[in-house]
Amino acid sequence: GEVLALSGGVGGAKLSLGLDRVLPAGALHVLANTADDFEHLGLTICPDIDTLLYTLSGRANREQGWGLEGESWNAMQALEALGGETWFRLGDRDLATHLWRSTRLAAGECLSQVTAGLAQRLGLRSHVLPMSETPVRTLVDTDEGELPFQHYFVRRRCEPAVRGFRFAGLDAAQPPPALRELLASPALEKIVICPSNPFVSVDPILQTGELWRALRDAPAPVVAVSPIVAGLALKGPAAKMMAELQIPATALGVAAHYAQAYPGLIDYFVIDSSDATLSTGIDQLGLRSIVADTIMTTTNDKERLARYCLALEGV
Ligand code: FO1
Ligand code: CA
Ligand code: CA
Repeated sequence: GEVLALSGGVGGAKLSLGLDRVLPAGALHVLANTADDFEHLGLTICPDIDTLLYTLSGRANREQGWGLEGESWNAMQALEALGGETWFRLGDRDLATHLWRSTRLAAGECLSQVTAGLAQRLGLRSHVLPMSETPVRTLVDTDEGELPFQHYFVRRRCEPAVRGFRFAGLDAAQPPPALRELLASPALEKIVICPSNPFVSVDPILQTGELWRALRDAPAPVVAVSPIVAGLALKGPAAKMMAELQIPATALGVAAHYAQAYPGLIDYFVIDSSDATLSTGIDQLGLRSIVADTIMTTTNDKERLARYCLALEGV
């Protein structure tokens, strides 16, 4: 059977790697958030697609959480000497990805073709799909005004307080043809919402083309894994954002957000053993809570959580 995973960057890529390793080659389709993408220095940058490509091909820079391992920074240093913009750091080798992608897009290829081309050249055994062929861009409403996502995230280091989000381009969004085919396939066995940021990674994916309705109505069960463990985001600003949005920064807060925004979508909500006391509250939202060890440090942790998610049967 086939498996569809919805993923943002780091946290989602970890579970995607586990799924990639325990499934037969070609069975995993990872639908990547593209609302963090932006045009910068004349290039199209797709951070979550690239984190997935680099993670699934074993090239990711683990300490940094983005980009390639063994990176050098000569181009950025030369750009800095010229007085160019260097707040968003593009490594020398990473630049090759952006040059390759931007050239192909300029020549008229669509983002899913370009992404498949990169995946093939990096030797991936899974499919990586952009959530949309056309630009969808997160705009962050903050106490300093509305900021494009990377300006909020990297340039302003998530310091402005968040009041809400807007996804520009949703109405014109074009899901990739391969996604439509997968959703129509009787072989689709499981849908996994990875432990990515609910507000800036998962929400844009679920809202593109109202995907959540198609996922809710698909025969395959939908399993979501909490990105918040013991009140902390394992990576990134999710917990800080939730506090600023007046949502409890807990796995229950995440479950309540999904249950309210996407009624009937999620069949199983996987929380960490350290959050076991939240089970009752999650069950009361109409989700089935599942307690597991969700902290993914080693490859073994990733594979174990992947197997656990895949073992949850239809309801
Ligand atoms: N994140 C940073 O915090 N600083 C950077 O300079 C930076 C550069 C960068 C370059 C390419 C890329 O694909 C990602 C990059 N990121 C950087 C990470 C990225 O923008 C964010 O982690 C995600 O968009 C949020 O998940
Ligand atoms: Ca991201
Ligand atoms: Ca369903």
